[in-house]
Amino acid sequence: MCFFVAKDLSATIAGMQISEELRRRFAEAQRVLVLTGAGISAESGVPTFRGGGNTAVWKGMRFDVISSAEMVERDLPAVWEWFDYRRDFMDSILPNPAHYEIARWQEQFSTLTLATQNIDGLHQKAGSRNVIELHGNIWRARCTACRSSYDMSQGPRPDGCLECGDRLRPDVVLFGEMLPPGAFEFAVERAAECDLCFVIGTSALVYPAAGLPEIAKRAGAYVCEVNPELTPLSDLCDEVLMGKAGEVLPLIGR
Ligand code: BV8
Ligand code: ZN
Repeated sequence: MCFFVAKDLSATIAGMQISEELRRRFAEAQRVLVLTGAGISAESGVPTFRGGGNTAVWKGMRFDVISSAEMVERDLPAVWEWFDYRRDFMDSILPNPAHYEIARWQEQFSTLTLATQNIDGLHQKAGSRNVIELHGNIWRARCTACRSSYDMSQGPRPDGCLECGDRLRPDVVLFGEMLPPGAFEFAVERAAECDLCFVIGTSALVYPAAGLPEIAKRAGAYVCEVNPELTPLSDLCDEVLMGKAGEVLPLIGR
């Protein structure tokens, strides 16, 4: 594994060395898997959950407490308050160069699979298609009973389900809940057959998403991490580019 540490970004980003190995594999790759986390949206102004050592807290509750299946049972209005606050915040947020670079990459490879843990929809806003939303999307609500889905990007959600009248909840995956049917399985398939895997802006602490690069590595893929900090995955990676995604990604394909 080789490190390219960007000590003072402005100076060395220009000099950040993308290894010849990564350049060659990027030029020759057929099947690429990209896994992203909150860090890729940081330069767009979206707060991360853990970067910098502390954990996001809402009204005194750790985020993985308020964002849990148990909280939906106990206090759904509180869960809505948390996600309504974040959705309102997201309204004015735009993608950054990292999102646009990945959207550009999808034209370059025969297969580019983009799996994100982010619920912010910024990859799609940047033009990425067929994004695997492992943890759902903050712009959708769904019925707690019949799973009817409601798009909130065009306007407020109805008070209750228009099909069965039951309560609506955020269409995101909460802690203790299974990922969307088929989404993770499809990502596992692509991880097991990719020849190049990028892990961008994730602390790699939440499973099963953090298991995808491990599957890619076991399948022989070249795994490259982009993150200003080391993570539990860094040791497994063939290359670690220690910098901000919005500054590093545009360097890779050039
Ligand atoms: C489940 C939606 C089956 C809601 C989210 C195995 C071991 C241990 C625990 C478990 C396990 N398997 C399951 C669990 C339990 C749990 C889990 O993983 N717990 C963790 C905390 C240990 N997993 C689950 O519950 C999952 N479901 O397993 O179902 C099941 C069912 C029943 C019973 C048992 C099992 C569901 C998990 C999904 C939860 N929902 N999000 C919401 O958004 O509120 S998770 C949420 O948190 C995000 O989606 C993301 O996944 C995670 C945050 O991580 P990151 O995105 O990586 O963000 P973070 O802030 O941590 O890090 C940012 C990184 O970016 C940092 O490294 C930073 O350095 C870097 N960075 C900063 N700036 C930049 C940058 N990088 C690049 N450029 C920059 N500019
Ligand atoms: Zn319903």
